[in-house]
Amino acid sequence: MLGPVEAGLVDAIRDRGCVHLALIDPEKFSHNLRDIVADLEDSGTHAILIGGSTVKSSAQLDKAVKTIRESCSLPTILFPNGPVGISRFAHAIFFMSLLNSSSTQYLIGSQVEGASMVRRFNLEPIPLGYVIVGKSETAASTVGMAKSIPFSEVDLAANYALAAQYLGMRFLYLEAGSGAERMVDPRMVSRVSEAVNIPVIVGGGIRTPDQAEQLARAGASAIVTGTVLEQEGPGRVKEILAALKRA
Ligand code: 1GP
Repeated sequence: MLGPVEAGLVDAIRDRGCVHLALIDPEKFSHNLRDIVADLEDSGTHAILIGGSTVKSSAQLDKAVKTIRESCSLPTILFPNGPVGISRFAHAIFFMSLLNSSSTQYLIGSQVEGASMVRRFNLEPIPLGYVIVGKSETAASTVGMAKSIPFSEVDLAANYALAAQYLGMRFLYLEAGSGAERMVDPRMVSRVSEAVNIPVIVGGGIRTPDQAEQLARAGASAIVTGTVLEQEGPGRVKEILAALKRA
């Protein structure tokens, strides 16, 4: 049986087609966090992802998760870079493997190290296949030692997605990297979402309502934005949510 956060996410995708997930990197957001997440909740964001490729301090992470929980009633889902990205205060965790990493650490090592913490903290694990595409200079790609998939290699991305599904992962995340110049190509999203029957989450480099609409029309079940929230605030996210509704 699915846990409550995953069930809520699946229901929202079924009802709305494509949902918005806001990414809060605790290293980048310190002040205004309360107002930001309250605004996101008002705007219709489905859940808050918390994490980042370079999170180093569990104390800073715990503080951010607690602040978010106190300021809104949205589900909080950890988006960890390793065991340091696990907080006892969140509702759930994307229990993920970076499928195109060349390092066993990101494929299975960190997961083995973190699994008992997930159980001890009673976090809801949501199994997810994570695939990095596009330019290899982003933090996610560098830190994760990814053999990045070029934007044009849509069939290769679809094969990764299918492998994730066959391995029992219940979500597939196509990641262009935080702050990427280009988002994932909608043609790749379209090919991948046709190939699998698990929801496809897309993130990295999404800044405008038009981009969000293109991805939703291509078949994305969720889009993730982080940088645009840091740089332009929840107002822009509201426009992105309106675009998702249109799509
Ligand atoms: C990063 O996909 C997320 O993991 C969000 O990327 O910061 O570019 O929105 P942005």
